[in-house]
Parts: sequence; C-alpha cells; structure tokens
Amino acid sequence: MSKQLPPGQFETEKWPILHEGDVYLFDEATWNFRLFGDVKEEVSLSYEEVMRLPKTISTVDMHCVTTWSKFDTTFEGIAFREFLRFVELHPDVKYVKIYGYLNGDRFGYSANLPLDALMGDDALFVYRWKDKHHDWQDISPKHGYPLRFIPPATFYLWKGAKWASGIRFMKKDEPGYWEERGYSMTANPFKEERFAESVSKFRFW
Ligand SMILES: Nc1nc2c(c(=O)[nH]1)N[C@H]1C(S)=C(S)[C@@H](COP(=O)(O)O)O[C@H]1N2
Ligand SMILES: [Mo]
Repeated sequence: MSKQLPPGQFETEKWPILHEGDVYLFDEATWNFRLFGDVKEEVSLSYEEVMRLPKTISTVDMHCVTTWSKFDTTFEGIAFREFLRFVELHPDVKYVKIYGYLNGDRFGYSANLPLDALMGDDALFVYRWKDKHHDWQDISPKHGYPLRFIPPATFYLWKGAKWASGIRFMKKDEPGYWEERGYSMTANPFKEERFAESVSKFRFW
C-alpha cells in the first residue's frame, strides 16, 4: 500500500462514481462469469461457483484519470489469479481484457491489462469494502455489484471493470473501451500515462 500521490492527482476521502451507461441490476439467474479467448476450453462460472472461490482481503489506492485519488480502501474479493485454475492458457498468452456490463451488454465495457501484472493480492474482483469512514459493506450497484474488478494501483481506475462479466485471454494486446477512445494502453498513474502516445503532448519532446 502506497501513500504516494501520482503527478496531477489530488486526494479525496469520498469514493466518486463514474461510468458510461446504466447501472447493471444483478440477476443471479442470468449472471455468469466467462473465461474465454486463447484457452484450451472456455468456461462459464455461475455466481455460486465464483463466490465459493478463496477470498482475499487487500488495501488498495485508487487513481482515477479524472484526477482524484482515494487511498486505503480495503476490499474483500477474489484474486484474479484464482480464475486461472479453470483454464489452460495458450503458452503465448500475455494480455487479458476484463469485461463488464454497459447498457445491458455484458461485453460492452472492457479494459486491457498485461497478465503478469495481475498475479498479486492487489488485482481483485471485489464484492465488499470498508475504509476509515465506513464499516464493511457490499459494493453498491453503482460501484459494480455483484462483482467489480479493482486493478493494482499502478493502473488508472478505468482498468477496473464494474459489473464484471468475464476475462478474455489474449496473445496480443488489444484496446478496450477507453483505450479505443484515445486513452493509454498501459495507464500507469505514476508515469502519468493518461492518453495514448500518439495524442500525448509529450510525444515530440
Ligand atoms: N462496466 C463499466 N465499468 C467501468 C466503467 C464503465 O463505464 N462501465 N467506467 C470506468 C471508469 S472510467 C472509472 S473512473 C471507474 C470508476 O469507478 P467508481 O465509479 O467505482 O469510482 O470505473 C471504471 N469501470
Ligand atoms: Mo474514468
């Protein structure tokens, strides 16, 4: 857990809400979590199967590209790496895309991430949280209930899909929802990687 404020960020104690489209309303009967892409066999897990996976508790800093940072939110969830037990990855898999709902489309939102950055306790599909002002509570529908990805603090928060619906394993990097719209593929707040290089004001320095 890091106390460092990345360049161009300010600290907030509130947890703002930002997303495109409607808030997804959980329906256990139709919900599942899909593991697909460059895997030997694709898998869909029910809500019950997902919630039976081992739990991890982690305290993470969140850095939103709109310049707010929230330190030390404690999350309970399922570590990204727990899902790897269900699939046999093609040996050349290096990237993933994590999907979430957008206006009723379960694959409408997505963000790309490098696989090797997601093996720790700080890459978490979360369902509960607390901080110094709040006791344990479920992630609210607006923050991504029933399951929401929180990326390690070395990525801006748009890499964290709300209403998470699956993971696609990929050999080559591929832009997600915001990356297709000019945001950074790598998105490291400490290097201030907000936008794609081609539109960065630093490009020709
Ligand atoms: N499904 C989905 N997930 C999403 C988004 C979205 O529009 N749809 N927006 C992203 C963006 S741009 C941000 S900054 C964070 C905001 O998370 P919060 O509202 O919980 O603070 O969610 C990310 N996850
Ligand atoms: Mo965002």
